[in-house]
Amino acid sequence: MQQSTPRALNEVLRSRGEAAGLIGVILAVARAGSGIAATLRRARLEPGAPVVGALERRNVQGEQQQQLDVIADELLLSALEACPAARAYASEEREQAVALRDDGDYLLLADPLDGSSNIDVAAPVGTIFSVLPAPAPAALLQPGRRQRAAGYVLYGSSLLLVLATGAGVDLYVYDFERDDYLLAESQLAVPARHKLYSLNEAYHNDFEAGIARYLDFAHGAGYSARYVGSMVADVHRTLLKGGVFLYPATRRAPQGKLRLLYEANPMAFVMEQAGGAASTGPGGPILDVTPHALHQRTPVILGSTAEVEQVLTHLG
Ligand code: P6P
Repeated sequence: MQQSTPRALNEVLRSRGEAAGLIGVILAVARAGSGIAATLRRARLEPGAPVVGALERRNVQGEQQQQLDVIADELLLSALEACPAARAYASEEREQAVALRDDGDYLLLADPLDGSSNIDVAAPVGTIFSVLPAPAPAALLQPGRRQRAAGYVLYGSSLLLVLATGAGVDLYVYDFERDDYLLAESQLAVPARHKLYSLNEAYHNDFEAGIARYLDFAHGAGYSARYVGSMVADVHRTLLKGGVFLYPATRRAPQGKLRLLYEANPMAFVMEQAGGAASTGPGGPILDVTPHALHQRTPVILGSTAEVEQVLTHLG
């Protein structure tokens, strides 16, 4: 894993006046990200130790764990163990949070390798992260509006870090030669509208009537559809091109599939910081939900404000 500090990323964050502790946590995530990318690049190449494929065990979600899920989780944890400001670490892959130090100012929550079931087919995957203030030892159950930073690392055709710290959204590209993240774009703004929706239509018969009504509208209004099945890839496209990404409630999953604290909240924070919207649907903005459990799920409707509104008008 990258041992050196990503100097260019550090300099941008310092120039923005970010708190030293917060910078430390973000740099730890960035270091883990380049370590995860290196592991992904080596997948299938390690003689006798293939790192693709599923383990014989399931995570706290009951989902089959991929070997790389566990490796990514361990890389994140070890990066944070070296970070003085990290008080605790919570992950999709762990039932309980890991306490790191009593005097840390921040909590890091993550989906270490989102979309990992796509690795076998070389589709984009990502690390989603959320940074909360640590007013108390395990104050993980805070509304997403309290986040101090959030974003994702996208392992795709290039290695990207998308980061929001409360003053807009920045896009960094990882330079493999320099072992650093270079600022490529600042103040990303999600387009106000774009006739594109992104959801898994295989569940059409399972969606509530309002979603079916929205899809009938979209089909008749000339919308196009894109769905990678990897949240980081689908949200990143929505952030850059506009449109709406949905993972609604279904009869089988009445709270939806995506987890509030380390998938929906960070993505909602980024989307709102980029001028977009992020709603649970009937429950209102994602960032206003007060969590009751670490791994609770929520319906997700996020993207261009006008496109999110279009969905909500059909749910009413
Ligand atoms: P489905 C990947 O497993 C994931 O957690 C997200 O990355 C993605 O948006 C969603 O699940 C895809 O779920 O039910 O469409 O396969």
